[in-house]
Amino acid sequence: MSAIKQALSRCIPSRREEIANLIKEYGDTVISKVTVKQAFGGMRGVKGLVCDTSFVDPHKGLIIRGIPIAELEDRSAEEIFFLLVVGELPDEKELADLRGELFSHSKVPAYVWKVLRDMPHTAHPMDMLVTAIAILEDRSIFRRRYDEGMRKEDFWEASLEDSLALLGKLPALAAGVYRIRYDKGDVIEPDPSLGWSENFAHMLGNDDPVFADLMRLYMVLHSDHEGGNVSAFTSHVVASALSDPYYAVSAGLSGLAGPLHGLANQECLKFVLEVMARFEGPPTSEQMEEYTWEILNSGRVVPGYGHAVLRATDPRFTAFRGFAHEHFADDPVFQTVEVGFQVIPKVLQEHGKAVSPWPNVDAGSGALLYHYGITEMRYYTVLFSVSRAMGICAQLVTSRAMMEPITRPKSMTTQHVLREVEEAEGVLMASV
Ligand code: NMX
Ligand code: MLT
Repeated sequence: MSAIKQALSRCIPSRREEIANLIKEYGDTVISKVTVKQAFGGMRGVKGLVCDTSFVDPHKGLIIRGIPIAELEDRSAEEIFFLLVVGELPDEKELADLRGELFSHSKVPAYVWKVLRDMPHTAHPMDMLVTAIAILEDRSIFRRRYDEGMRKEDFWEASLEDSLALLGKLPALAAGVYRIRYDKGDVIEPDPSLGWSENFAHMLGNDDPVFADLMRLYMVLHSDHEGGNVSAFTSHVVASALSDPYYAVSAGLSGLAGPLHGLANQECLKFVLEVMARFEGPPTSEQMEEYTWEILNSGRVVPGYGHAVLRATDPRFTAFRGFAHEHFADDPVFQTVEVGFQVIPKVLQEHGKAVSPWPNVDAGSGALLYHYGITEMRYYTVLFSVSRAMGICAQLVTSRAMMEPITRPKSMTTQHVLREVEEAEGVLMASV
């Protein structure tokens, strides 16, 4: 049995008991209410979902299993995955075991490469990644064991096995998408002496140790962002129907591919390069202000700014900014991001629509990738995906371990909402 499986199996009985007691004793205690605005407004702020892997504090940002992300910046991706799943950082032996386990799954079957090569040259890299994950579903251990009559108590084990098999392949798959889509030559084999994220950097075709460190940081920072973000929530809903991790991850990453979510990193670099093209280099503050207003006045959003939960600068943005300052503070693309950071929050505040005017994780990440030669911005969300798959899988495994039921909230028609308002407010509402 793998070390991560052993560690999780030790925690499960007490956690199951704790939750069962909580529901038994306090199952009817109210923890959230829902307003009309929330029902029509993307359920913003409604607390109707439990996620123990991480929590996003509006002012402090991402906290993984009680540890603020700023304190985890030097960790490896494997340590973060172990922490997300088990709730504690691994010891050296557990870490080595997880690393070996992931590497043992790194081989991508030939049919997957064939499908990716046959996709049209116009296919978006996210389309390629999601397709590759979906066609790996045939290998699901969860589905096979379910068909054989697996007990509910054991669902988590098969889910973890699928998760490890999928995560083990993801760096090779994602690097392959890059090399195939952008004609970079043959796919590169993983190196057994390297860790998960270092191998990813290697298979992308860049053996610069600073780039490998950036990839490590990138994987750590994007790994999880509690349960309500589009990708995690989508995967949660899909997996709650007992669809296996391949289905759940490909569904969640399809959500990450939207410009209001993970695709914002692609849109951000596009924005930065457009500003630079217009002003022939990094803009002055006045020029950046002018350009930002143009975007806003044309009815578009400024990518990389604003957030559904955060109400301060995203600590993940701060971490990327620190990395760039340390390694290439004079880079013109990064300088443009810096001018944006000084100017855009003020413009958004003046504009008065965005609840949070501060940068999120996507505002600066593209500038770092661009510096190391990954200039193909349509690829950026694939990098986000490799990392986010860790959080999605960790949330899925813990949900199965806690034997959570199918997710199925109640919806209402607008007529029902009108009737509820009439009852609550004692007024007669006009019919729509
Ligand atoms: N630029 C312009 N308008 C904005 C921005 C922005 N960056 N952020 C929010 N608004 C608008 C928003 O469109 C909405 O307008 P309307 O009333 O016309 O519909 C209004 O401000 C209120 O929205 P909020 O309540 O502040 O934001 P919400 O929680 O609905 O959405 C985001 C959060 C992240 C979707 C939104 O801030 C946004 O579209 N940001 C730009 C895209 C982006 O950076 N997404 C990446 C998020 C991080 N990630 O990786 O997933
Ligand atoms: C994320 O990392 O998922 C984004 O910041 C979006 C979110 O949390 O809603």
